[in-house]
Amino acid sequence: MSEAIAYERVGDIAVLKAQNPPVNALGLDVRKGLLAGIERAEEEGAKAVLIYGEGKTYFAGADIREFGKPPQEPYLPGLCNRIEASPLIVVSAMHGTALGGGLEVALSSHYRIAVPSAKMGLPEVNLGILPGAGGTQRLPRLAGTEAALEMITTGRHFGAAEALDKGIIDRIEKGDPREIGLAYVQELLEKGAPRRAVGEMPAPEAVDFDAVYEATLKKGRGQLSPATAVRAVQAAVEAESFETGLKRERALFTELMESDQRQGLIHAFFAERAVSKLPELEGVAPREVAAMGVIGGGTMGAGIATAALLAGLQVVLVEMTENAVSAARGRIEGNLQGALKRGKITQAQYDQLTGEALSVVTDYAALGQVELVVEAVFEDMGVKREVFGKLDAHCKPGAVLATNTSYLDVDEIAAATSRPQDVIGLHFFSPAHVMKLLEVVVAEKTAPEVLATGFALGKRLRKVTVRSGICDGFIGNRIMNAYRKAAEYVVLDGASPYQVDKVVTGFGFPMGPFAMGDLAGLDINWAARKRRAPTRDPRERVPRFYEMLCEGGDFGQKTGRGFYIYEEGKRGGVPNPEVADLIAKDQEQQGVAPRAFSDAEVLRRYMCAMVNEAARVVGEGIARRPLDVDMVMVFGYGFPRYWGGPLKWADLQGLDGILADIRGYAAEDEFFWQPAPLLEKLVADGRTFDDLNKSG
Ligand code: TC6
Repeated sequence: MSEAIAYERVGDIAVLKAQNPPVNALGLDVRKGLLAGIERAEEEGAKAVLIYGEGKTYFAGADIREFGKPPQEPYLPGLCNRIEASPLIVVSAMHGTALGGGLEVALSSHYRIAVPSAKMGLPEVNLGILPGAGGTQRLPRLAGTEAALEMITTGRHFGAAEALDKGIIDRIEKGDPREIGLAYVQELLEKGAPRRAVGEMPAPEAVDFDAVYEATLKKGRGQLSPATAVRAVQAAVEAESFETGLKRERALFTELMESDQRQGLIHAFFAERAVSKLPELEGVAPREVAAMGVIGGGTMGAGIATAALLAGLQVVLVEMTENAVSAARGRIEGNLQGALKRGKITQAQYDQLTGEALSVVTDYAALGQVELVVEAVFEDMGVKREVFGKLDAHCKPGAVLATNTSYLDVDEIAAATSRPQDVIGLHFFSPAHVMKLLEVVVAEKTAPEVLATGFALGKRLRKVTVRSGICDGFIGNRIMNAYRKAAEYVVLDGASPYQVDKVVTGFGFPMGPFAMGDLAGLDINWAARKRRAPTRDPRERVPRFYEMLCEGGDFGQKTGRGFYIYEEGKRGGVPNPEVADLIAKDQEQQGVAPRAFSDAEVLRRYMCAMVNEAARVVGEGIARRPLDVDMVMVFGYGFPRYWGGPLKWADLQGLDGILADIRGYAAEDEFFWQPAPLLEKLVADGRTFDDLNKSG
């Protein structure tokens, strides 16, 4: 027997216990053990088999680390079919998470029981594949086509109660999976329950698969796996037999397994978990945080306060005037109303969070008991330093003092206090209670346990937390500035902002840079430009149409006009016809002869600028590894997850081609298109960004 599956006989029942921590993934040893266990049970003349998992879960899926490597027998689909074909009664008892291949093993069992807290799902599409061990054929036979399509294309987890309701499991029972499983098998044997194979059930009902396919493709913004899974479910309905349906599922699965998107999504899966594993945090205990202060109750401050409240923290928010206090409270209540409406919190929780858990005041003295405070005031060094001076005076010793600055030097802010070791950057993204990214910015004197506290807070707020060093814009905004500049240059040289936005959304971003500027407020970027102007290198090309738009009072969505015109009550905007005139004027003043750009060239320049700056950010040690950049761009800037992030994308495209294009663009603008030394080095050494990830 394999060590990953323990075999035991309890009377007529053969018990197969998975013991492959941490999540009982269905790696080779587990598959071998299951197969051997079924065969042995049959040979020994057992009447039934119980499958369950030791530790915190039933099987949480196939072993993702095996993907991309040569597959080894027994394969999961064959194993599932073998389990289903057994003449013995096979029962799965589920607890924890029965996901992907795990749920497929359960669906191949003849009966399914689960504890009330068990979660199930077929999340394969989120890894760029589809349920390839019969899940697309068996789930619709149990739950119906419509429900199965929704579950498989979203990959969402669902609870035991929903599974019971949809006919996916047979029973819910409180207790230990082994105990409830054994009792259930005993009962089935006593009443002479028949073997019941899902694959032998009638094919499920048809739906308009073409319509579902199109809608799924559109929703996925270019992601292939959910739409491909629709075709696999279609085979469950239309194939002439269950076996033919399985073959079709297999073919579609293989197609996806070989895709770049599968590589990108699996990279994202592991990178998302790797970002918070820092060697410098090993053995460092974070400081306890039960109460948190927030300075400033604008959109950002209110969002941070909301996230903290939802994570169970006590919050004290400080604003400047009574009017601002009530506005801040209103924003937080509005955010929590949203959570209430979506069923994330109950009315009683809402009352508690907006009542005793939250105080909004004007007096810094109220911060005396908080263990951590995040400043989210106006982005101005003088203002920030003044706030930090006050925090230094009012916060207790050992309190972590964090700034939410997006660009400013955290060292300079820390120097306004007598305790720079307690100062750190916690850069949230707006809306802070929704966006999953948190950049933790380490200043020169930040103490290790303060960094650990930043990461612990990120975890508590359920953020993807990434370490960043200090530079203008940290990881994300610095890279964004580079690709936004590339976008402005192609526009100055002849492309239209609308072509750029279309190309960028076509790539899979939710928005292009010009629509994004309108959303964020063009004035914000304008202020940053003015701030940088005195130190700008004279060799830098400076498009002026952006500022011209701002000079005319058009700041984007907030004024109803920017690159687009926004009409009340309408979603999205229409191109602002005056923008073309401003660009033409800019071109004339700068002596630029506009030319046409193909969509492919627009995209290539945009992506090359992003990759080049990202390589610089890694090369300079601002980000520790390429994967840290990838996660910042995926979770903070809408980079399509299915490409894994800009540096995974770059690896997939080939770094030599990217470097060659950058060198080509340098012929027209040597200053902007200087290749990043790290990119040059990787190409010279024949290595990839992922090689750097692997070497730590
Ligand atoms: C599939 O089944 C396809 C079938 C078709 C075949 C034909 N494999 O997330 P955590 C590791 S596709 C390998 O921190 P949690 C994870 O990397 C699969 N490793 O814990 C981490 O390792 P580290 C379908 C895995 O309690 C450790 O386990 N299944 C796998 O917050 C702990 O993970 C899924 O997509 C795996 N399948 O959440 C489920 N899963 O400590 C993917 C986890 O070295 N997994 N690890 O960093 C999850 O969603 C979550 O891990 C969880 C547990 C909900 C199971």
